[in-house]
Amino acid sequence: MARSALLNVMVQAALKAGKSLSRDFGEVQNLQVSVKGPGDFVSQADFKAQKIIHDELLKARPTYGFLGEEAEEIKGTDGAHRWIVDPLDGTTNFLHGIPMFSVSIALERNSEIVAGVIFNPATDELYTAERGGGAFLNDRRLRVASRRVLSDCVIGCGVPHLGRGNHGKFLVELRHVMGEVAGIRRMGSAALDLAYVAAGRFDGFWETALSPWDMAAGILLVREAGGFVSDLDSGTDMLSTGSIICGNEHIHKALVEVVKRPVPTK
Ligand code: 2AM
Ligand code: CA
Repeated sequence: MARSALLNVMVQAALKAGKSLSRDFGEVQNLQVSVKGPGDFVSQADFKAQKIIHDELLKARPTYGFLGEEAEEIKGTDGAHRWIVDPLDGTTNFLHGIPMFSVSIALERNSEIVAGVIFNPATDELYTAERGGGAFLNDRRLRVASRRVLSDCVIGCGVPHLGRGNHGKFLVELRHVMGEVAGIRRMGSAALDLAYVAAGRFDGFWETALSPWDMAAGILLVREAGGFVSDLDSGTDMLSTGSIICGNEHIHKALVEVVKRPVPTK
């Protein structure tokens, strides 16, 4: 598998940040038993990872813009390119010592995502994609699952929680989806959920109220693995609407229909 120079830069940044997160994750597991918990420590781990990624990417391409979860957006002098970065997706998992978190790095060119990397340091799984070049898990080429009926499918989702999202609306969506599928999973890292769809582990996924950095790299991974991705209105404004739904061609269509099914009247 030949990677472009740009993708290599992204991979190196993700691996380096992942190493830092891995070290800190070990400490977080120790801190679980302290009364104060690992909250501040995790914020520091997150900032540290973003700085590592920022420095690596900007060293290689100083003119590109940078949108990351942990700092104000930097507008680059090169108006065409922008990095979109989540240094730690799955923060709640990380905070609780659950090894399901990731680094997500995407490159946008003229508002189109052209490269994406998602790395789970706890499992050493590195997902990469370049537009037109396919999606990979480490060195293995990825393809979305080929199941055609929802009743065979495992579907990932995000669940709103205290202070976030529309709880009532989600419960209606869940009620409809749970009645049609073989299983529902909630992992807590949207970036990894999308990587799992690309890898054919999940047959589909939907979530709302996300930020661009949660999804940017994952969108390209799913597309390059042959999947369909849209927002919940079947447009392609995932990054601005914060909603996303995906799967193979058949499952995407079927899942949109079920998730959007109107609220029952009784
Ligand atoms: P995080 O772990 O970086 O916060 C879980 O449902 C997904 O939602 C994760 O990808 C998580 O990213 C994201 N998420 C959690 N809180 C969020 C918020 N306030 N806005 C946008 N995305 C959020
Ligand atoms: Ca995130």
